Amino acid sequence: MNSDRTRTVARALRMPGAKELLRQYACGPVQFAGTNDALYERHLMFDNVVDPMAIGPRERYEAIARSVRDILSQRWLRTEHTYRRENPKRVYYLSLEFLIGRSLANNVMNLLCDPVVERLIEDKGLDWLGVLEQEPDAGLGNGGLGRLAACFLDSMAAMQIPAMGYGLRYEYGIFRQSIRDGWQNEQPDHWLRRPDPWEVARPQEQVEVRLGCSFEVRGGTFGAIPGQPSVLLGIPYDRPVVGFGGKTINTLRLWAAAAPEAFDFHEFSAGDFVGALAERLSAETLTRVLYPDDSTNMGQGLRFVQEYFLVACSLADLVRRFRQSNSDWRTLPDKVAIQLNDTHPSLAVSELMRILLDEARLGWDEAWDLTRQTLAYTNHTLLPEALEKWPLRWFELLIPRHLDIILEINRRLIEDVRARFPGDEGKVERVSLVEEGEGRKIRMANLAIVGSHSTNGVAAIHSGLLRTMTVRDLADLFAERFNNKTNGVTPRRWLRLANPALAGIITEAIGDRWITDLADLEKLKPLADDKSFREAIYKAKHSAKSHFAEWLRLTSGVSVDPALIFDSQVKRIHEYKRQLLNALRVVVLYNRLREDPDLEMTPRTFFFAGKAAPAYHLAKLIIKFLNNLAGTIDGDPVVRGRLKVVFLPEYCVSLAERLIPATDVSNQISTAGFEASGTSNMKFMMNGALTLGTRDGATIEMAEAAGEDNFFLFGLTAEQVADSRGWYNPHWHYDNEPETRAALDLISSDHVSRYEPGVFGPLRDVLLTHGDHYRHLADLADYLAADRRLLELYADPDAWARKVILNIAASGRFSSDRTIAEYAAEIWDAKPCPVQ
Ligand code: 26V
Repeated sequence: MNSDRTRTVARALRMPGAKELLRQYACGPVQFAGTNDALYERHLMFDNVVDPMAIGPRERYEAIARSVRDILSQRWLRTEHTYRRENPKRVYYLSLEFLIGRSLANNVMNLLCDPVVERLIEDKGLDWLGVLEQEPDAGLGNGGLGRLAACFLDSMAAMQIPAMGYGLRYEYGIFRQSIRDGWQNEQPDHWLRRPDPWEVARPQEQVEVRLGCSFEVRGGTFGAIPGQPSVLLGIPYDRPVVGFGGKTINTLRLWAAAAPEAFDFHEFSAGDFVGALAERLSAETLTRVLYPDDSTNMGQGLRFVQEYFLVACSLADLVRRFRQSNSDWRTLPDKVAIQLNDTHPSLAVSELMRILLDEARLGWDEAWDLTRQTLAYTNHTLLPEALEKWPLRWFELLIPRHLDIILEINRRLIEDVRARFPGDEGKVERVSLVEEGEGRKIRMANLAIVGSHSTNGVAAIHSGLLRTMTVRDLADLFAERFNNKTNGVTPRRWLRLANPALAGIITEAIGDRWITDLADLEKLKPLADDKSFREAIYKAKHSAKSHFAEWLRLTSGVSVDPALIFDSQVKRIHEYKRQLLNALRVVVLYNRLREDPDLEMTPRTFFFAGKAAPAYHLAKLIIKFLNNLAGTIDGDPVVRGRLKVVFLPEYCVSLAERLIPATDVSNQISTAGFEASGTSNMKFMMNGALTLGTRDGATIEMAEAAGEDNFFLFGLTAEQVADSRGWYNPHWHYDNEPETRAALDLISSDHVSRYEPGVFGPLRDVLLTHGDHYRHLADLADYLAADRRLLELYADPDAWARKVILNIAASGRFSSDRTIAEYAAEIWDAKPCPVQ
């Protein structure tokens, strides 16, 4: 291990405020007692009491993970002791999702104890990769929003910010995807089937959550039982969040729901002992499963109670901690910052008000000030169908006190609006927390904006659209609350760990400071002109591609040639992300080859991966189309070896860690104005892929940083998309662009669906008959033109490597350390609290 690395934990970033913040921590190497054989042997033998002959890779994984946990546990305790002693302002990140992935290799890296582990592997002759494979991904999230939360925890720990994540301990994470006959199938992800060495249950710190009624879940449907107030228990399970360098170890606290011991058997079951115990299951169903829809608010009651449960447990816990060290409620915003990851935990507004009014016995105005100063909200999507609105009736039944509070907040808000904009009842209607009509609803985004001091979007364009379009009236009222925090990703997991070959040559070239100060990558810029560095970059990419190809062959039998371009699009399947546009590109290329088998065309492999929400039929049909297209192309001797499509099932953090380093071309092709930010775009960039993309989300800022010459941008701008609403007609493209027409005709000709005639009719309908809401056809020709430019560049390996280096060098801004430095300086006013 490079000794330099142990000395580096972030220096000042090039941000005002952030610079100051980062200067405040000095971090030297941490000395850990080495993992000795004895530790490992003891866990191996005693944790599961297994015969040495019966020990398999899973037992080895558990023993090593437990040994690593032993190593970090003192430091973990020390971190909390330091916080308790210093009583700094703490940051609480509330999120219904944390998409963590695996922890073992990540923790070993962050603890800087790879040499110790390497020695152990050597001494014991362990198959390290085999051991790592034993750990299931902690898939407690749907996609970008959940992964962002995990990157933020990593950055906060690396930067020694006294922070804690709060989430739910789902027994089942995001479903596991398999593909049968081209269709997505969902299987339950029972990731906790085996004991998880990373979690520590803390039953002594359980909290009670009171509901205005009881509920039951029967046949998957949620039923409220009015008039029977009930109590749930929240049991915390803590997971260590190891900061790079191992000095700070923060906590991710996940809540599991349980029924209280003093369950009222009589009332519930009239003396039926077995029946009453069975009833307890209802309470425990609450945290059983993560909701797998990330783009439509399906409005399920169970989800509403999950959200309240997270909020109630977390606020009770953090208020208890606050009260242990502070006697004056008025210092709450000096000691606590709560960040709401989307509106999912936005009941925190009314819950904190309830605590301050009913428990602290403060007056309304004071409670309201403290609540607002403590809370901040991040918006992650503009899609209207994803905006959360909950029936007012559910508040009445489950949390009636919240309804009182929300209606009072609304009464005051409306009074204020009427005073400032007399006669503008339209504005009153739009800002109101209540959506009127039959079945009144509470608008959670409005509640979050009104009840907090900061509302941010996650990329410049997104924050702008949020302010000027989606919630314009609220932004007019509270202009000073609105701000942008462009997303970032942790370079530890996404570069250092995922791409050791590239990380190695970067460190060789510029030292290892980049690991904690990614802006340092700009030092690579002059090396774009250095032939030997270009060769090293090429080699690192080739090595990642070969590893990926080997893994793919071993795990699925699919062979891909690492000498060909790897062109990837990996993300949740959604119409706005336009996997269909990518598919149309492939179909056009395929048609060209069919038409002229002698055509010269750079051979390529197209990778797709991503999950579709189980009820999103069109997204599932897109997956089916991609698989059928892959099969048709494989079966066609004219194109075999020249084009290949691979749909990789079960996209997850671990698969991203393998594929992203191996990718040459990153497709970020959402309809402009729809992708809030994107974060895989950043991971691809720092791993040396070139981007084929639209001017959307953070891709715009990435192109700005690298220079548009080094990007392959195409398509309508967000403004053009919005302007085209009145007149856009996809038929024009069908009628006037022969390649577009041929591609659509191929879809409806059953060329790829010989045995399922008509199955792809809905795809053609969505692109033509139903008006092509996401403008696929409008952007197809320009996409192909950008693609052609990209292939021309690829023909010149030196020129390609140059651009790759310039992209990596410009990716420093997209570290989540930079993002967190901005949140800390501009929203939380939080400072590092170094652990000695
Ligand atoms: C909505 C819902 C609706 C109710 C059921 C469960 C559920 C779960 C998630 C969501 C919102 C998803 C929003 C989201 O993931 N946004 C993504 O956030 C990323 C991080 O900021 C960003 O990079 C992506 O562009 C954005 O799509």
